[in-house]
Amino acid sequence: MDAHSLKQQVAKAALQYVTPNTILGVGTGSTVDCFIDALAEAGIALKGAVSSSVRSEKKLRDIGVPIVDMNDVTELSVYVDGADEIDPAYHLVKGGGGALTREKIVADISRQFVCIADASKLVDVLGRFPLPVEVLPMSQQAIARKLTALGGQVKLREGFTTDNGNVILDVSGLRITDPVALEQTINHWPGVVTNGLFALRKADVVLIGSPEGVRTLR
Ligand code: ABF
Repeated sequence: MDAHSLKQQVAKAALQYVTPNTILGVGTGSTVDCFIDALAEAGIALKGAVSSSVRSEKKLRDIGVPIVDMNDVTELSVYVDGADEIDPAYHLVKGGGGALTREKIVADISRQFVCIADASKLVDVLGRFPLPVEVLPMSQQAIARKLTALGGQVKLREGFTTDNGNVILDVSGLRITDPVALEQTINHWPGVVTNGLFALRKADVVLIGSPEGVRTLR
């Protein structure tokens, strides 16, 4: 099975976690794009969706799903999203698609976070994928110095502005053996909006697509 077929397979498997006529939290990325397509193909009627990006919002509108402002809900029952890396405790690195801030916000109000990915995202230790950190433009160099001091190699994501008008630093070379501690450390630096570690709020269910079928990790 090619990569796209694996994404379609795991996206379809996530439909079982969707209750019709509810408001669903929807993430961002190519696997989530397949999930949105699967929602349409299955004809599942949603009351609405809280989207984690302009990209997903457009796709959801295109299939006729009403977009709900997060300020109009208190919590969501389910949030479906992809990831760039998944460790054995379901701590994640996310943000390769640049939507990490809104993804973390929507995941935070969701009772169940269902992560959809293929087996290539599974790692023993997080950090092989460069950790995205969304920062206010004025703090770019200050945060880059702090990340370098942690042992990372920092690159500005060229030509990219987040949906929130900020920039992203991608940090390579980190071996993240304590994702919770590192997420908290980076969170506390003035100028950091969000870092791509989803450890304080990790996935509750991980669906992994593979040629042998979808594995459910929980
Ligand atoms: C999104 O899912 C991002 O946080 C992450 O980068 C992406 C994974 O992208 P893809 O599904 O395209 O591999 O939530």
